[in-house]
Amino acid sequence: MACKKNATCACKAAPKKAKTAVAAKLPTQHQELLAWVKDFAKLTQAKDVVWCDGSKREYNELCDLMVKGGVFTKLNSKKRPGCYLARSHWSDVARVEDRTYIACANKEDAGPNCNWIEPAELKQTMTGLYKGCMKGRTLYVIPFSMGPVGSDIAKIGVELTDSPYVVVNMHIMTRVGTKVLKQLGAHGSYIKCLHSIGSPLKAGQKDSTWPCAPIEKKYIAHFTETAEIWSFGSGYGGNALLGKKCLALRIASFLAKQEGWLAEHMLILKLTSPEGKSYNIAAAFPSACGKTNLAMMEPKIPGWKVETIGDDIAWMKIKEDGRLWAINPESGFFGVAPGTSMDSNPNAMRTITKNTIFTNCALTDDGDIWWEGMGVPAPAHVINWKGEDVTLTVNDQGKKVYANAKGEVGPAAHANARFTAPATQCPVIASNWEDPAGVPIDAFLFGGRRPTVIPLVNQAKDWTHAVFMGSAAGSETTAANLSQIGVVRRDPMAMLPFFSYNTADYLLHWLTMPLRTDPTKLPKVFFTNWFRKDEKGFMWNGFGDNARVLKWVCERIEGKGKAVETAIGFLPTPDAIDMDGYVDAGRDAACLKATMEALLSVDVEGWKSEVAAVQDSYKKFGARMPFALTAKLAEITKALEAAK
Ligand code: GTP
Ligand code: SPV
Ligand code: MN
Repeated sequence: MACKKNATCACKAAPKKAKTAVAAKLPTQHQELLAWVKDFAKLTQAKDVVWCDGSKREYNELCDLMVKGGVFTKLNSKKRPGCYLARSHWSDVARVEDRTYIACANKEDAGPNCNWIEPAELKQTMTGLYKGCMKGRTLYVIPFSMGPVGSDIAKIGVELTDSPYVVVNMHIMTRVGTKVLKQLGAHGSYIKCLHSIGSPLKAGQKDSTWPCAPIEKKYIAHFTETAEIWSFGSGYGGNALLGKKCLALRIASFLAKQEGWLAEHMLILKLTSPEGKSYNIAAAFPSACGKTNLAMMEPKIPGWKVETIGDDIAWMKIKEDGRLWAINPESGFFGVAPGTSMDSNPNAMRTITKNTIFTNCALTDDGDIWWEGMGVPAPAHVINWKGEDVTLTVNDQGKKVYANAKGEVGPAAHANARFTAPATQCPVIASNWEDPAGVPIDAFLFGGRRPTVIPLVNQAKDWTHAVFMGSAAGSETTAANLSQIGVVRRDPMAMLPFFSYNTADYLLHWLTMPLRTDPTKLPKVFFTNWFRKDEKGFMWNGFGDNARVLKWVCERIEGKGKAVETAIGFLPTPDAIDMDGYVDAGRDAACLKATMEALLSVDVEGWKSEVAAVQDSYKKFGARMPFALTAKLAEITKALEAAK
C-alpha cells in the first residue's frame, strides 16, 4: 500500500514482509530496557503501556485528553494560543524536601543534609507502594535526553510515569522521544526513573483532576550508587519531572564528583558589553530567588545586553583549554509565576505568550491567567488556584484581597505557581544555547535572600575564599518547597535541597577544582544580595538594575573596577557601581547615597554573628569538614575582630 503521507515518501518503496513489520513495531531493540518496562508495567498493573515518540501530535493528543478529563483548561486561544492551565491538589504544590531521600550503602556518605534510608529497605517499602499503583491508568515510557541529543556531555534517562501531565511537561523541559531511543541504540546506558502519582483507579471510579498520594506516602528517592530514581505520590515539579532536580542535579552531581566535573543549581547568562565583548556568567541562587529573572534580564544600563543560556541548572566540565565549559541540560523553563511582570521580567512574559503550561495560576473570566504581581490590575472575579470562584474585596486594612463564597481570603495564584515554557520561545535566548560544547564560564555568582548584613556584591579573594562564600550562603526560605517560608537557613551553593552526598565531600570537590586545571583559568567568584531591606523596603531596585552589578563584575574580570579589600572580600568603592540613570522613587539623592554606602560596607557586628552562624553550620560535619574552610572561617573571624 502506498504511503498516505505523500507520494514521494520513501517507505512505499520498501517491500513489507510480515516479520519486519512486527519488528518495526517495537519502539526499541534495547532488550534490557524492554524488559525493565515490562516488569514495571506488571508490578504496577498498568492498564496499558505507551511509548512516547516526542511528537507534536502526541503532545496535542495528551493535552486534549487532559482537557476532556478536566485536568487541563484550554486558555483563550486569541490571548494565549496553545496554552493550558492545570490546578494541582492543595497538598501537592511544591517540592517535598522532608520526603526526599538519598539511599546509599553508608549513612555517613549521605551526610547530615540528606534524608538517608538504607537502599534495600527503601526499595522494599517503595516496591510495596508501586504494587498495583497504576491500576486503571496508562504507563507512559518517556525516553529523554538532558542536554542536546548526541552531545558527549548529555545524559539519557527513561522515565516511566502514569501522569500525562508529566509527559507534556517533560516534552517542554527535556528532549523526548524516538530520537533519544535511536541515540540509545540496543545497548546504550540510561538512567532509570520510576514515577507514579500513587493513585490507582478502581473499575468505574471517577478520576480526580489531580490525583496524588497523601504526604506520608510520598517518596522522592535517589539510589545514587546505582543511579536510579524512584518517585511516588506527587505529580508536581521537581518531585515528578525527574530529569530536572532528581537527574540533572542529584544523580548528576554524584557522578560529577566521581568524574571531576560540576552539576550545579545555576543559571547561565551571556552578557555583552557596549564594546561587544561577551562574558558568560553562572549564578547559584536558591529556589525562587531570582535565577530566571537574572537569566533573561533587560539591563537598565544602555548598551549592555543579556542573553539566556539556562535558568536553573548548569553542567560544567574542564576542557583542553583549561577553562570550565557549561551547558544547560534542560530545554525549557519551569519558572515561578507570581511576581513575573513586564517590569520584573519582560522576557519571561514574552516567552509565555503561547505554547505554555500554567500550573496553579488564577483563571480570568476571559480565559486568560492571572497572578499576584503580574503588573496588570486584579480582575474583579477569577477562579483561584484551588478552583474556587473568588471576588475582589477590600479587607479591614483597606487592602484588596480575593475572597471565596465563604468569605475566606487568600492569594488567587499559589505562591509557587509555575509556567512551563519552551526555551526557544525566549526572545533573548542565546544563539549558542544548545551548543553541545557549552560556553566558557568567566564568573560565578553565589547569592541568597538576605534582608540584613550581606552586601550587594562582594568578590572572593581566592578560590578557597570562593568556596567558603558558597558554603556560607544562606537564604530566607520560599514557597518553592513545602516548609516554613521566610526563615533564613544555610543553603550552601543553593544546593541544600539537591545534595545527594555529604556536603563536606561536595565542598572538598569544589576546593580541589584548582588541582584539575590552571587555577588562573577558573571563573572569578562573587557573592550578591539583591534582597537587603530597611524601613523603606528593598534597599536595591534589583531586576534590570542588577546589570549595574554585573558591569562591575566584568570590570573585575578585566582586572579593572574599583574595589576595597575588606575582612570579608573585595567590595566596590562607593563610586564603582555605575548608577547613571538609577531611580528609586522612595529615596532622594542623599538617601540613595547613604543606602549605597550601607549596601557596600562591612557591617562588622552583623558579620561577627554571621561567621558564628556559619561556624555553627559546619559543626554537624565534624572532622569531615575540609580544614581549608574552617581555616578560612578562622581567618575571616580574626580579620573582623581586628576591623573595629
Ligand atoms: P527556581 O526556579 O525555584 O529555582 O527559582 P529561580 O531562582 O529561578 O526564581 P525566580 O527567578 O523565578 O525568582 C522569583 C522571585 O525572586 C520573585 O519573588 C521575584 O520577585 C524575586 N526576585 C527576582 N529578582 C529579584 C531582584 O533583583 N530583586 C528582588 N527584590 N526580588 C527579585
Ligand atoms: C526549584 O525549586 O528550585 C525549582 C522548581 O526549580 S522544581 O522543579 O519544582 O524543583
Ligand atoms: Mn531551581
